[in-house]
Amino acid sequence: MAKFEEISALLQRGKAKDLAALVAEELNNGTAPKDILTKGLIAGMSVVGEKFKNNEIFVPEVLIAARAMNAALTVLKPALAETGVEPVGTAIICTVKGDLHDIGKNLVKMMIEGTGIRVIDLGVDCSAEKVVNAVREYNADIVCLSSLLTTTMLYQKDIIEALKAAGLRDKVKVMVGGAPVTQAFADEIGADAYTPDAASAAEKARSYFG
Ligand code: B1M
Repeated sequence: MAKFEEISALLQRGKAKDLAALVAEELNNGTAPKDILTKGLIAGMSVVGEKFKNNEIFVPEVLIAARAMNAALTVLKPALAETGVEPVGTAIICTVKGDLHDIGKNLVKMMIEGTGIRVIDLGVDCSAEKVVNAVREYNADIVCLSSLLTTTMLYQKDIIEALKAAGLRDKVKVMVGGAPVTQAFADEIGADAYTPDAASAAEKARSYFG
């Protein structure tokens, strides 16, 4: 029996080392990486989010859980992403200005890389100018924008406008996502695609290359 509940519990308690070890053990036992991710890690992070919302835990506990999540993702990454494949194209990814949440963005990055697309990660709190420069520098095909806050999702529009102003909008596909983002919002700001999770983001990104 796969230990998804134990994975979720260790993540909630922020036990980075124990969690990384258990994830490695599950991989060795043949548990599917996708199940470890969704039924263990993401399930645990949802509980953290719920408790945070209800003021049962506070920023330090959430940060410790996030650190454990990142440790587990490091172990999971080789199993989620293929390696050694010639890239079919290039994507730029970031969490937009004002926003420091990077776990979902990192997951989207890993899954897109797994489809054979090179991904340039501009990190968090990313300005429109940085995105525009990176599109030019890396001759990017796709721009992926992540926002976790209702206050920062609007900045996705600013980035699209900056791409237009730089004459680059028609050159790239813009994909948006993150918990508060919806298809309606994506349509409103003129994005090419909204996807609700990392797996569908990867599928969509790959579809641009036939
Ligand atoms: Co923050 N936080 N946080 N937080 N935090 C949320 C987002 C919140 C919903 C919590 C809550 O109240 N329930 C809330 C936002 C409310 C709102 O705007 N409506 C919130 C808040 C308020 C804040 C602060 C303002 C708190 C404060 O300081 N008072 C502050 C803001 C800091 C800032 O960014 N400027 C803050 C800080 C933090 C920490 C630093 C402590 C930490 C982040 C650590 C880190 O990322 N390194 C943190 C965390 C961890 C969370 C929660 C608990 C978990 C987020 C997460 O990692 N989820 C979150 C509550 C929640 O989401 N339940 C919360 C797991 C991750 C796998 O999911 O990121 O949604 P997610 O990504 C998914 C999809 O959204 C999608 O794919 C991913 C996987 O399938 N996706 C894309 C994401 N990007 C995509 C892009 C795509 C496609 C799909 O295409 C390009």
